[in-house]
Amino acid sequence: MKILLVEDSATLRYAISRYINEVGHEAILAQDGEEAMHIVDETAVDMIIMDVEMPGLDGFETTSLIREMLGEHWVPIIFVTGKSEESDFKEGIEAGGDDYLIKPVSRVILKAKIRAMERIIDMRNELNKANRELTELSERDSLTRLYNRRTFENRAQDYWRQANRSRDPLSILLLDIDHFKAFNDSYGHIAGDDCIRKVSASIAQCANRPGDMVARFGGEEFIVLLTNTPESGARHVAEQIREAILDLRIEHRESSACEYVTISIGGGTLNNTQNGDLTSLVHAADQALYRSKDNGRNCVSV
Ligand code: GH3
Ligand code: MG
Ligand code: MG
Ligand code: MG
Ligand code: MG
Repeated sequence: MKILLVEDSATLRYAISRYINEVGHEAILAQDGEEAMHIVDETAVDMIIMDVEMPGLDGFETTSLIREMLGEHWVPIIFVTGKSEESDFKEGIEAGGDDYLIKPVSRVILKAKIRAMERIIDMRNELNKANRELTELSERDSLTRLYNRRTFENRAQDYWRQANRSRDPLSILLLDIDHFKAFNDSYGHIAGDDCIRKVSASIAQCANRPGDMVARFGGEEFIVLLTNTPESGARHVAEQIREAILDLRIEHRESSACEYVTISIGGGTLNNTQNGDLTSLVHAADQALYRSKDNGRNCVSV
């Protein structure tokens, strides 16, 4: 870990930085509050040991400013100070400190306090990791790793508002694997799942510009949102996807469209999102998808 030591006395800087090294951490040294702020701004420090009485900003002021700078990101701050009144202790904790040690600081106590903070940091890291995993689980479909429908609908609203501000066109594609029930019946559900995974990966590869979003809309149905994309662009992407799925060459002996797995695609575009809403655009894409099915499948209607 990187531990920032803020201390104006050179003697103490030297002594305490050795304690820090003795417990296996790197000490980064600052002589005053301003230097500490610069370091925190530029370097990801894991913990801070802070003197209080210093020229310029004192340790309490520096702590408040660092807390403001770091926002949600919590870094433990331990005061090590000669200020030993009860009210000083209270002020330090209220300024954002997590612990408060009185000088002369005991080497054994300081090392034990660092150890205690390490445990809290470990716990925080595990919580953050679990949170990220939970977010991932709730936002994505477990079979394909694509966004699920709910995430799509939430994020699509943001893209929609953005398109509304910039007055850029926005397109939606709805995609549905052809004769997929027959595929399952013929090859089994495990092969069916595998097919859905491969088709998903192909779609994601074809719509991978920043501003493109792909989601699993339902069983064997997918939805693609293309920002800043007019009808011609949407048709182009849709055609690329259709070909990419065909190029997977996944055998499908029960399909009326082709001997391989194919996909039908319907699209809709709004050139100015102020003249419509997302639900109607999805509905238009759905109607177009029906036309593709009627036209024999393995085709695009945009
Ligand atoms: P169409 O060409 O008209 O789209 O015909 P279809 O058979 O694909 O359409 P239908 O909606 O009748 O059937 C969709 C099938 O997709 C039925 C369902 O069992 C299958 N399916 C949906 N989700 C999954 C899944 O996660 N895994 C597997 N293996 N099959 C799925
Ligand atoms: Mg001092
Ligand atoms: Mg379907
Ligand atoms: Mg169907
Ligand atoms: Mg289908």
